[in-house]
Amino acid sequence: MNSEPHIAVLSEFQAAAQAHPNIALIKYWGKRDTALNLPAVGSISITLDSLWTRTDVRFVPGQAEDRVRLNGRSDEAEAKRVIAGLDLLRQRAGVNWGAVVDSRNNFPTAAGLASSASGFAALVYAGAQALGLDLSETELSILARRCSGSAARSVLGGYVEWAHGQLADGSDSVAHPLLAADAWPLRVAVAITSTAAKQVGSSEGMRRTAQTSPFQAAWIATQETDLTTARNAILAHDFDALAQVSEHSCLKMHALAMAAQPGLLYWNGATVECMHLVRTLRQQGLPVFFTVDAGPQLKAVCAPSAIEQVKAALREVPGVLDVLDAGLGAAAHAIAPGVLEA
Ligand code: 2P0
Repeated sequence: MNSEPHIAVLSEFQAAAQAHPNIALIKYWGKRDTALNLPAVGSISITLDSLWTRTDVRFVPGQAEDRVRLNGRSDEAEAKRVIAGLDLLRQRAGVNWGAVVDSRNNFPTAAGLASSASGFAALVYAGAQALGLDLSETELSILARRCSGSAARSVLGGYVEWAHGQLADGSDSVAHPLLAADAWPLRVAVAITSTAAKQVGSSEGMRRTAQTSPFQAAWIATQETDLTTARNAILAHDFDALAQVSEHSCLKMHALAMAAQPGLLYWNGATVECMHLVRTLRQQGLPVFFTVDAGPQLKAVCAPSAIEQVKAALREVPGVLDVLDAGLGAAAHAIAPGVLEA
């Protein structure tokens, strides 16, 4: 076990943050600029509350290298992405100090539960604070986006829209709030159908899709209509309208990705069974709809009154390993540095 993060005295250049995963209702899939991580389409998400990433960042003047621990382990590929994020922060602050990063999730990593979204939102928030950078939400959202697209949305809480933007430098491709979490407090049941890391990561999946899927142009051409429909539904608290457009966006994204070569198939059998179940429950009058990201977990979004029934029904589906439960959550925020050392 590496004892490095167990320091007795908190450093001057240390801070910690908590951020939550978000779930896109209108999906991001595809990039118009891979270097700046600019999206081919805008997207709309909800930030969750009970799932979190907590990240402690300590910059050490005079230290050359970065030391990164994710969920108590060192992983070279993941560390590379974290170091790229630290480089953006160092560039911004005009320092070349190495950092010690300790980050934990309370949910399965890299299985389509948006761990990169909460992970990079927490990293950027904590890292900026540790370096004394006084950044606005917009600036944090840009830095988070450059680490992982969907992280731009996890900087904010509640209902969030991440704009496609028009500018080549990406300064207008930022996340902004649509509606506060408590203004329409929907709930989310997450059916875990596998805890294995996905075989094809999102960045590679998006690249392959853009290059080979015959539906790419239609995907981009129809996104604006879905964004408008979802935005209006959220502002009007219109559950049925949000259900229709969200399931449509989810299925359309997966159809697009399935049509890539080789085809991307993120679902397993239990994912599909859960989709049928959610539709049956809705036909029976329960306010619930599904969405699925680049992994096999099914997220059932529902009215608070329906959550216990939805969870109980999902638990009965063969292949469902566990059902997590979340409300809508807060923006990335500071927590006491050093809490992860306990
Ligand atoms: C989303 N997903 O809107 C979509 C739907 C997965 C399916 O954003 O390459 O990890 O780091 O920008 O943000 C997952 O992709 O990809 C994602 P990168 P990211 O939530």
